[in-house]
Amino acid sequence: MNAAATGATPTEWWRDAVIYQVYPRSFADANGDGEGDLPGITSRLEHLASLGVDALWLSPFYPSPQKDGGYDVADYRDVDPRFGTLADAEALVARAHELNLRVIVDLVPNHCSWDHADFKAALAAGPGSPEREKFIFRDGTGADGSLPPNDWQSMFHGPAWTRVTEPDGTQGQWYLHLFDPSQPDWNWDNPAVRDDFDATLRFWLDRGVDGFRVDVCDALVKAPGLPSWPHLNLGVVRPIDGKFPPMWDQEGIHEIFRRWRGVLDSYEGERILCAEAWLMPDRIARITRPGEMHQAFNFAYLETKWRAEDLRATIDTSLAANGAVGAPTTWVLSNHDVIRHASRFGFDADLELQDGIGADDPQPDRELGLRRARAATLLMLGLPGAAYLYQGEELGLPEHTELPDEFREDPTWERSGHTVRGRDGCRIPMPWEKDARAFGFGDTDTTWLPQPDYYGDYAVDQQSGRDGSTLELYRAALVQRRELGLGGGELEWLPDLPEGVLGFRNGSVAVVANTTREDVELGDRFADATVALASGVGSPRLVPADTTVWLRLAG
Ligand code: TEU
Repeated sequence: MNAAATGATPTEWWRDAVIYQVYPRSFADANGDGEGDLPGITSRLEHLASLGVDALWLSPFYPSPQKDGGYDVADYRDVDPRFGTLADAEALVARAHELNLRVIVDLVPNHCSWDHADFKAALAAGPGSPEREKFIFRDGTGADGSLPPNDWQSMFHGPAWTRVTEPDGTQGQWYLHLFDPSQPDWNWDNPAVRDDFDATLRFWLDRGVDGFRVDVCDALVKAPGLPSWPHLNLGVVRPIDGKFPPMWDQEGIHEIFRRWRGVLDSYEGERILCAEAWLMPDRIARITRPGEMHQAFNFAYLETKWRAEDLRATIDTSLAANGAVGAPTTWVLSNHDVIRHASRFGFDADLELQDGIGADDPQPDRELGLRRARAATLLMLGLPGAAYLYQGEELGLPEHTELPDEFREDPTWERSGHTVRGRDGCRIPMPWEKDARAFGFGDTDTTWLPQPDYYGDYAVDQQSGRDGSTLELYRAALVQRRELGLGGGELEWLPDLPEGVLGFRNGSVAVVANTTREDVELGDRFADATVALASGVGSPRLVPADTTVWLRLAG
């Protein structure tokens, strides 16, 4: 029963929540094998409580050959031994709830792993079998079927189809994988697939989780006939030549979301669905309609440059689109798929967010990147709605931009023929204590991805309690955001600000962000205000370059 059905007053906690993403492999390693694990996360939950977030979202920890960082799931209803046991997952949820932290887990419904029992059964059963009907198998084209069924591209480069060897040893059919060949796409037209995912939802809801972040949820339904689409569209999906890609955002996805919402609402408490879909706000707002998902990541915001006019435009379209369907807008700057914002903003050049940076590429200006990252975060946390943080950003942690290539695991690196580096640089194990082994990540000298030496300076113990540190800035921002009701507030743009300066009123606070390289004078329009918080050394009269201030307005 949901809160309304049980008579409990719904809090709608998710509308203004701050949700912290944990990447289990890189958060904390309790058993010293160089990879993070669930007991490690549980042992570090106080960090999240003292940071002041409302919830954590865990990237996948399910059994997986880790061909795509666990987004290749071999069993949706268990824990990979490398991360612990089901009992460890239950202990994590219990401890989080004691600390008043909600727990969201990852649902990966578009594809599984080629190690999933159903896919193995499909390979063994052969063409035309009901087992193959759970996936998207087709005969090849060309005289001998040796060409793929259509021209779709994998998001990790190369064709989106792989040919199988049939049980009788001959070269046979092809299966669709929008991502790696190790990630066969499910056939969501098959009722058996739908039923099985209901069981997965119930499995985790029964274990007390507070919701799901739903991976590439806009890809579940493909256009009938799988029409030609030769383009590879990374980032927010936009029409090309007036046509919309046939693998994203088809009308059929919505009935699946309504079905899941029904399952969640049949449980006590307020369990939520968050859509991971790289779509423009007007399309996102169809997923956040009443009866579908509670909220969705705002990747249009994540893609927006540190430029006042661009930020303002994205904020306006996001609030308008979600507002029209009564959904909260969310904000996000970093996650496990993109170059960390403390490094991204250290470039003036445009970057492909998921392409990564290598040692021989131009390197970011780390100081500038951090300065802007702090300003961007303070702007984001001043906005009404919910916000998502990615582990390490509270330390101002930069991307590892010089990771030696031999360590790379992102399938993009191999599949692009070593031309696109991919996402490993934002997935480096967390630094907790400067002087401990692996900077306190675990009792080991070898972490699964090596940490750069300078990560020690960003460690939690170097920043905790230190005035002006990025960690203390995040803590203060989260306390004040809650006290001042900013997440539940309303935005009103402030007129007549200098070029490159973004300013809005949210309740009793004015948030002013200077996105330029020059200090700006505000005159005495805020003369009666006091500085509540600043990402640098701001005052009611002057906002330095690349700085955001929160001004408490008088009266
Ligand atoms: O990411 C999806 C993703 O980031 C993009 O590929 C997106 O679909 C594309 O830009 C749309 O234009 C999720 C996970 O976060 C990622 O780690 C996984 O690798 C991926 O899905 C496959 O599961």
